[in-house]
Amino acid sequence: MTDYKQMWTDLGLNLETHDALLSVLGDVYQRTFMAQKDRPEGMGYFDFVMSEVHGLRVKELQDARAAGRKVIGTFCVFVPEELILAADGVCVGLCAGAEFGFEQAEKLLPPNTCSLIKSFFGFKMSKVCPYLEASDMVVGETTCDGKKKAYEIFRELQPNLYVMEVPQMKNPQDRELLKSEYWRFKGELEKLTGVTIDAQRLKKGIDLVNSKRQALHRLAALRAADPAPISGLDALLINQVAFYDDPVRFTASVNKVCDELEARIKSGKGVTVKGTPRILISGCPMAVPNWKLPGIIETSGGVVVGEESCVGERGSRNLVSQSGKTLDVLMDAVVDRYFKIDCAIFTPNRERLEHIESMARDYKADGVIHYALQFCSPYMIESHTVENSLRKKGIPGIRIETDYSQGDTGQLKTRIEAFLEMIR
Ligand code: BJ8
Repeated sequence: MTDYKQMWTDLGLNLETHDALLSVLGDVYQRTFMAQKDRPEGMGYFDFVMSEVHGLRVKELQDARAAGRKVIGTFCVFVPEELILAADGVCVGLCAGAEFGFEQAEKLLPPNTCSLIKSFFGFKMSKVCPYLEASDMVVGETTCDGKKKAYEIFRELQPNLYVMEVPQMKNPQDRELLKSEYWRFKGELEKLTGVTIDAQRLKKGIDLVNSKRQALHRLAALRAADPAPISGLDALLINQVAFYDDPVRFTASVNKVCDELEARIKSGKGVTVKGTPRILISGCPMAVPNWKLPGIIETSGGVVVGEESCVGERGSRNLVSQSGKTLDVLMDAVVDRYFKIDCAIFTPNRERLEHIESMARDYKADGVIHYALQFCSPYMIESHTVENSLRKKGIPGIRIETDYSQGDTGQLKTRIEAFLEMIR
């Protein structure tokens, strides 16, 4: 095993706390992923990535920085990776999926803040996230009120924070706002990297990200098979790794898993038996290492066949049109693609209801579990509308509100088992 202690020290991590985090992460990973049966062989790559999540990948980022490239950390799928790549930057999603350092976070934030926000404060304050420390720019956004206001405080801890404004409605003036914000971001990236983004560079960035999304679309479509050829946990893991792996290597690795899944489907092989209750999860993003809900579902007799989530289909849906020849047209194509994201921060948000229904149909889900993090007003409030819309379509659904703790696991398991029994 390579020793990364010097690299972590140079990044300013607290080695003792960091060791504690890695040890918990390793245990949870073993129990959650390695205990599964009949995993596709191609998942070996993703196991390796996870085993090196704070090692090799961070070293690659540090090597890229030493070679003059800049690392840009992001918290939201509204930040266009295409522009970052066009500026020769490296884009990494900052995960915020663990209950770590919450005591410290609550010194700055109200306790009734969603776990995701507390998590990135906790990671920063306990100095355990090499990705935050390796980022030359961290991009926040004005999405929900929680994040928007939290960034005002976070800036004191992370001086290289840049905040992008995201509209809340889908009218023409809102598109104009997003467009002007993407041009402002382009300028900021150029200043940071010293690279001028032209049409050719942007087209290359679009190609790379489109290929990555196409591989994820292919994976999503294969999950429509019954029996499901891959577990929801493994599919979620692939979607999580999408946020920080090298895009070319990641795309090839996902396509390799997909080749294997196609062969499995042809031979009728699955990770569960045919007829296992099929669940669509819909709601808040599940960042690494938040595997709680799919873990409960899949150890209770169900299989997750899709994620209507930013770490899932909401984050990867739609490609950017590559047909433009000029920078202006290509920038417009980027805006068009991202303006379609149906996050619950938008009002009204009819498209999300339509997407949940079509995903339930396409992936042959028997039921939908709506997942909201406690204190996340956008998704908690929208869950009422989602529930009504599912009822009208005759699709069984339940609403779950939880956090990153394990305290409610037993209670959730009981509810989920009852739901699976009902739809069986
Ligand atoms: S586009 S879902 S990644 S904002 S869970 S912090 S909403 S209170 S994460 Fe998101 Fe972008 Fe939307 Fe997607 Fe706020 Fe809710 Fe917390 Fe959340």
